Amino acid sequence: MYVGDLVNIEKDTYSKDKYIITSVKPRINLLPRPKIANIQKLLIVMSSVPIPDMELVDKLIIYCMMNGIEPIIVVSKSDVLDEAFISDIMAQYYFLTVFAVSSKKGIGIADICKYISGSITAVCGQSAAGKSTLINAIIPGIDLQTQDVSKKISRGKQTTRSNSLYYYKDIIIADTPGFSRLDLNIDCADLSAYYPEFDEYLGKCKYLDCAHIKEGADCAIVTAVESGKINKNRYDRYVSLYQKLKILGEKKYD
Ligand SMILES: Nc1nc2c(ncn2[C@@H]2O[C@H](COP(=O)(O)OP(=O)(O)OP(=O)(O)O)[C@@H](O)[C@H]2O)c(=O)[nH]1
Ligand SMILES: [Mg+2]
Ligand SMILES: [Zn+2]
Repeated sequence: MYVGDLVNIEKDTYSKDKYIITSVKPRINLLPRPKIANIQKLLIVMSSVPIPDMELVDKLIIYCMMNGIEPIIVVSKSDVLDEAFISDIMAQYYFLTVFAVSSKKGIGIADICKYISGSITAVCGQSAAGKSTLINAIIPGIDLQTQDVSKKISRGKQTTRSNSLYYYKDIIIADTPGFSRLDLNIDCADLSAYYPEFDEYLGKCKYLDCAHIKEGADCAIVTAVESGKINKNRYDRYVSLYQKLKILGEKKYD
């Protein structure tokens, strides 16, 4: 059983005020990390500190797409960011909803609340990205534990240790522990389908089995990158991820 599971309960015959879980209802989805069931929206929280792991963000988006979850990018700590950082993230993820917020200053929080109201949401991302601080800004008086980045690095641990769901008005939101490792379990040949910005070019390459990883006019995706229509950083990470998945796939048959 996981946080987010819907269950059937029965009254405990031995103890008056207690209920017993008799079964877990079928899940709509189950994210591998954070291990959480039945969410509809995932807030992928990132900032300039800690240095963002953009491959992790890309993988989380892929997992959301595989599970029918809407990924939302939250650029946190906007009070200490320069405009260029925020606009770069917005350009890379133009196909998603991107919020730039400061939980400390209360900037952008009302917009997030409105957006996630009525759905089941979880936050996720690297440790110290500002997930718990964000929930503290969303839910008045909740006071989840948060911790300075420098202390975290010296301790090397996350502050939040478990997945927990919180309720406030029409908002249901889960806090989760930070992580930096996420294994992606897909065939490299399927990867390009998870890049929405590739969609309009797929099927237009010279060769039907094009992996979109080699330079040249034969590939519609590479051409779109060269002309600035596809973000180069996103594309470079696609190539890197493709190559890692290819090696993993080859190992499977060793
Ligand atoms: N300046 C500024 N600092 C922030 C903001 N939001 C969070 N922080 C700081 O970032 C640090 C980490 O915040 P947390 O909320 O504990 O991070 P977390 O993502 O929950 O971390 P884990 O629980 O370890 O996964 C703390 O020192 C926060 O005060 C913000 O909007 N502005
Ligand atoms: Mg936390
Ligand atoms: Zn191609």
